[in-house]
Amino acid sequence: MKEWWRKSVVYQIYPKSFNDTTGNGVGDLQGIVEKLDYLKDLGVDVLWLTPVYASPQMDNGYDISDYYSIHDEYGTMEDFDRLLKETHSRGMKLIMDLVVNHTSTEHNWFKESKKSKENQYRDFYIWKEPIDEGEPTNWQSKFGGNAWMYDEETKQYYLHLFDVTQADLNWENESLRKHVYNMMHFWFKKGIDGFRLDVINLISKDQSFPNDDGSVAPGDGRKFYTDGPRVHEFLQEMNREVLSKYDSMTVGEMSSTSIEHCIKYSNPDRNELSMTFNFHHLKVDYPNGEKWALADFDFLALKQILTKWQVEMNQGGGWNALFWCNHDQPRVVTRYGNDTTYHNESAKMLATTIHMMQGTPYIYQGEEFGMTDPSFEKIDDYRDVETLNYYRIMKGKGIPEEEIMEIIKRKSRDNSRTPVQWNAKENAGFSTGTPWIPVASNYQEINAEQAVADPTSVFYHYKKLIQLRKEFNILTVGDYKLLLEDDPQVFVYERTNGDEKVLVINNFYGSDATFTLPEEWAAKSSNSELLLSNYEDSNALEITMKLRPYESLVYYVK
Ligand code: TEU
Repeated sequence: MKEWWRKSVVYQIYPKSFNDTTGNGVGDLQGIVEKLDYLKDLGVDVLWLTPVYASPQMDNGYDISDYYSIHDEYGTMEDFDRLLKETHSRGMKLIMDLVVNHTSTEHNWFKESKKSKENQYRDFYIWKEPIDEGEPTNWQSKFGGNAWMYDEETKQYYLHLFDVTQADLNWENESLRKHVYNMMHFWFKKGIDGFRLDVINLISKDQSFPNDDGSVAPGDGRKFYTDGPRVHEFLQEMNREVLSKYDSMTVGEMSSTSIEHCIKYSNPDRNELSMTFNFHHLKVDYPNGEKWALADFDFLALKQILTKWQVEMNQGGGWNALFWCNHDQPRVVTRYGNDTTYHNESAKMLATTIHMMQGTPYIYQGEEFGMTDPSFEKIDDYRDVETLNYYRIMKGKGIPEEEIMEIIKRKSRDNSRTPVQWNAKENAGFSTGTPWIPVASNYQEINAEQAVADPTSVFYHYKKLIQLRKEFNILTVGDYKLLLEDDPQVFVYERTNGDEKVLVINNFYGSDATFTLPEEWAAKSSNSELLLSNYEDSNALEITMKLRPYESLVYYVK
């Protein structure tokens, strides 16, 4: 396969929490430069930076006020240029976050747009007349409350699918689209290697702006802008105008999407994007689709969903981004693994499960040595706008504090946003000042320095997974097949390329598991080679096997 990004492993950096070199408690670009050798040692190919542009930081940079400058707490454009150069000189690539579904209301376009109905930027945003003296539709913001905000001066509402300070851009406007493409050229000309496109499947709204009938949830609204009417047309235009001119990679973040659409977004014949993130496998612990509620994860559903995306994306010529963690999700070792007794075993097992699949794997900062949720108990420890909105709304409904905090502890996006635990020193070596959000209390036991010093650590398991992807082409191209579909404890799948096979076996629970492979494996087991495991003394492949808690095994057969 010619495209380099199909064989790459990507590492996600959330700069605010990565490494602070100035002592102001906030990570910065120079802090990333200092850790490039560590990342090179891990073996990742591409770094993805979440937004580092000028921003009032209401949503940690996903509210951009100027696409052409660097947020001052992170450094300067010179710092950025140095980071890019230093990344490239180590043979790694760098992609930026492209947030063009919305801008901050502090962006000049919005400030202009707000001035009058006649302003030349008015139509860059989505302004609507009140209906019956109220909101134009009943759509809900993803961060709580109605998605429309009234402006006294011009007596119209603007749409904000996220925070009230994140106004949605009007992609129907051709001049807006031109402005976006020019901005992308600016960054490509600096030499960046691509973009992660924030909620890019929400940019095309149903222009009749209907009310939601509430069949999914009251005022849900998603069906009127998710994978909307002109989204593929816009992405093809973006590809024609910008992406096709550079050897770049793009990954679209797709909110509540479908396989059908993701095939369209990522099949190379359609000239849209390289690959897509979807979140269906991270909703198996949402009771009735509700994020803010508690339930154990549904293991059979997890296997089924991951399998469906593996098989159907491959059939349709699409390409998956593979991931468990990002800055919006709780830490996977706490969520689907075990962050105490079997911390190392389960962190490794989860990594193997994802990295041996077809697609491009992503590692979120700290995941490579098993960072956990911080289990903050008090609302004062939380910073995330979504979490704080939820807290306020629940308080308003009279829900008891304890009940609210129990849910926030498990669900808040801040679970993954605590400072990277570099070592056992003060503030985990993240900052000499007061970190903008508290450090998780387990940094003395779980940190990068300790992991790098221990050859049996989670870190070396990730390193090995990355090396295997380089060595074994079957991991990139091989077809995927789920085995033992109904087994409630083990996740077993095979990859096949011609007469080669890789067999991946994972025990997802803290108790022993016994299972028997399909008959066809009887002949193969004798000439199998163990490529990777998470116990030091793992067994050769047999048709009937007994696994220890969270045991994970990868065999190669030819
Ligand atoms: O997130 C998009 C998004 O809809 C979710 O990940 C959302 O944050 C989550 O479902 C809420 O429960 C992207 C960014 O990754 C996120 O950090 C931003 O806040 C959001 O877009 C707005 O730009």
